[in-house]
Amino acid sequence: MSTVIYYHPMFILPNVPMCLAEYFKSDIQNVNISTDRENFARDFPLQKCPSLINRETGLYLTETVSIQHYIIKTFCKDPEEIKKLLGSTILEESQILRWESLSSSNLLMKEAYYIKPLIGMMPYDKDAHAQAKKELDAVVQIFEDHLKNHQFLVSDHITLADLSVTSIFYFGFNFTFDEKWSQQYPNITRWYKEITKSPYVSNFFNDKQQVKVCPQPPK
Ligand SMILES: N[C@@H](CCC(=O)N[C@@H](CS)C(=O)NCC(=O)O)C(=O)O
Repeated sequence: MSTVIYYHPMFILPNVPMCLAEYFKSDIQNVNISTDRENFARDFPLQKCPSLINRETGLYLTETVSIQHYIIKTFCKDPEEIKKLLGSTILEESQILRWESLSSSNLLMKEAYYIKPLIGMMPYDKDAHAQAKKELDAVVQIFEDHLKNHQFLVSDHITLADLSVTSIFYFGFNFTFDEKWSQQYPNITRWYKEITKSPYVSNFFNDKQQVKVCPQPPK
């Protein structure tokens, strides 16, 4: 039996691991959790996606950062490309981990508290939502300021940091980060448009569009 990545189409974190697995022509199989709920729940008690398992070899990984790293190191056959994606110095490696970690924890969480009430996935409370917006803006500004002076997050080419962080920004661009938002954050928008065209992830992004207008809060 092959190695499996568990995903669900509603969740964003499995997207880059699945893109990389496809790009590097791995034999990893994508399994929607709703089609294999019993095995998934038994082997992954927290039931989070992505999760990666090979039940024959005992390979077992959770956490997006770790799964992405594993896929690149295992299936990319070009040592130079591995260095480019994962960093070629300790400082580059550490910076890549910094952006991956900041986005998959802080950015994603703040996006969720801001976006979910606007799309009916969480109750809306005016004060809590204003606070969520303030906190999201503070994290987003870190990316905007950095990208003002850098074409990519780390180094002078695409790294795993760009791919990873782009997938977290997709949550925003898909639901609430409209044209008006882009005027406030032109550097993130420029960078997002460039990275989403990269062959590493373009299969996922090529039919995705920026939301036209941010939904209004419920009355
Ligand atoms: N720390 C984990 C978080 C994984 C995670 O929370 N995934 C979300 C989907 S994006 C999930 O599975 N949520 C299901 C749930 O919370 O019930 C990682 O970085 O991979």
